[in-house]
Amino acid sequence: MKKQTEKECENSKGEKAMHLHKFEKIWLIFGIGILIIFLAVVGVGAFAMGHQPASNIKTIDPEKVAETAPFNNPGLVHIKGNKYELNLVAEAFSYTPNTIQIPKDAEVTINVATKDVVHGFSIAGTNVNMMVEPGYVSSYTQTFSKTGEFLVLCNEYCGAGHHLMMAKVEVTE
Ligand SMILES: [Cu+2]
Repeated sequence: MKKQTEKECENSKGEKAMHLHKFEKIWLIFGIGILIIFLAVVGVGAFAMGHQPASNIKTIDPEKVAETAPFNNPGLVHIKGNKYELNLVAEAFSYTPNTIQIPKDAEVTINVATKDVVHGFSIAGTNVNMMVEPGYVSSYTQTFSKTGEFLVLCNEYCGAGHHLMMAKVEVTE
């Protein structure tokens, strides 16, 4: 075994050449390959598909949530077709509105703002799960294709009444 290794290390002129063990080569190719794949995924996402870090973040004066549109009149707003906008205000320890009726198959853009501390807005059984920070409007678009009652929960600890902070989404035909 040792003899064979030494033989591989010599080139035709009998000089010592750099020798890489077979496993080292495999791992180098594997490592560099993974790096190229990773950079390609990031590159295609950024340049071909236009994925970017969040921009045009919506901000709001947390002390004026109640006077700032659309949070001065929270609730579900019909935009057009199956498109809706749901504006909600979170505060310790409630959501306004507290019960939300949504027609089945509606595509709803949910905007949430908080009047006081950090709250959460998650709708159990859906992909909606947002952190609501003072000074910012948190948004997520969700299509409600199943009828039924969904529990809305705050999952950012916000004080003594945190466990009581909930609301209800009713998806109806
Ligand atoms: Cu909360």
